[in-house]
Amino acid sequence: MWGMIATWRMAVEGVTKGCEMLKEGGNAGDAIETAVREVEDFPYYKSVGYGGLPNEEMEVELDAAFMDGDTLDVGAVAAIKDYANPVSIARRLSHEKVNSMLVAEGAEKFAHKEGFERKNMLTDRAKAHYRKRVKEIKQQELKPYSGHDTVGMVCLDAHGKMTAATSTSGLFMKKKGRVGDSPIVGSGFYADSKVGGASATGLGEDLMKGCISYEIVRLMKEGMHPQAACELAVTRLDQELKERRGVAGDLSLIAMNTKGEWGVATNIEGFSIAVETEELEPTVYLVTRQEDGHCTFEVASQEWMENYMKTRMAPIEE
Ligand code: SD4
Repeated sequence: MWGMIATWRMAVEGVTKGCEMLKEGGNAGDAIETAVREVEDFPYYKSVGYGGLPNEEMEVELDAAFMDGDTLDVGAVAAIKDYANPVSIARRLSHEKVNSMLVAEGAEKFAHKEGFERKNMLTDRAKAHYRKRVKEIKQQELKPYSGHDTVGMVCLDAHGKMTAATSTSGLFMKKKGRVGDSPIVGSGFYADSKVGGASATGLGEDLMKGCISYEIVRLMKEGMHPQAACELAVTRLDQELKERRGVAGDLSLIAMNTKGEWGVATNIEGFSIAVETEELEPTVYLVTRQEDGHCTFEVASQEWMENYMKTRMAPIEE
């Protein structure tokens, strides 16, 4: 069995491309890197890679990670600027015994030395989003952080290897140097080829409080199906946060186990995922959370898919 699952609709083209490799017996490391790069390279996805939204100072600082579920090797970069594919730098770092997580200038130096492609990641479109948001925040007290999607993926290849990877520009209007859950092992992602993998999107500051990706893998290790594990972990963390702090940020999770079974859970409206397995063609699902914490999902309609692209590519009215 092989398969790949990812956060948000924007991942489906990448998942499709990665799964082409899995079909041919390709390995989960190459497939997930290819899949994430596809999302990073698409300029209209405004929260990952090229075209990603900038921080408060109008700089695009990116976070990304890679984990090999066979060896438990982890590599990550945080707050890296001016490099085209942070996930590839993270994967390269995962081969290092020490210094496998680098931030900002250190990460850039490493990427330069290793010959990774330099690129100005701030597009005119992202600048327009920035200016518009600055205006909206002033006028309507809008939350600066709303409207942000991170790509997180879990992959299983036909040889039984599992990987996880993430890539994001973090929260829009974040402070310079702010790092979220996405490059943090156990919070934004985790993969263990003996059990399965999980990945997160949402408010990093809250996702990290539950080390939630590790928690899901732990629950799967105890015998839970990925769906039950995701629902339990999200419900518990959501409740804990509300009990202790009055509010819980956005928490959305995906997972897959060694059999290619998968699961998803969220505490928000409007979460979507992309999945493909040996038995399932590339599919986008819209996820709905029930009052009791259970999550159901339905295949996104053609109309929803078309509308998604239209709104992503529409001109920005400033
Ligand atoms: C972060 N978790 O940097 C990321 C943001 C995100 O959908 O997932 N947005 O906190």
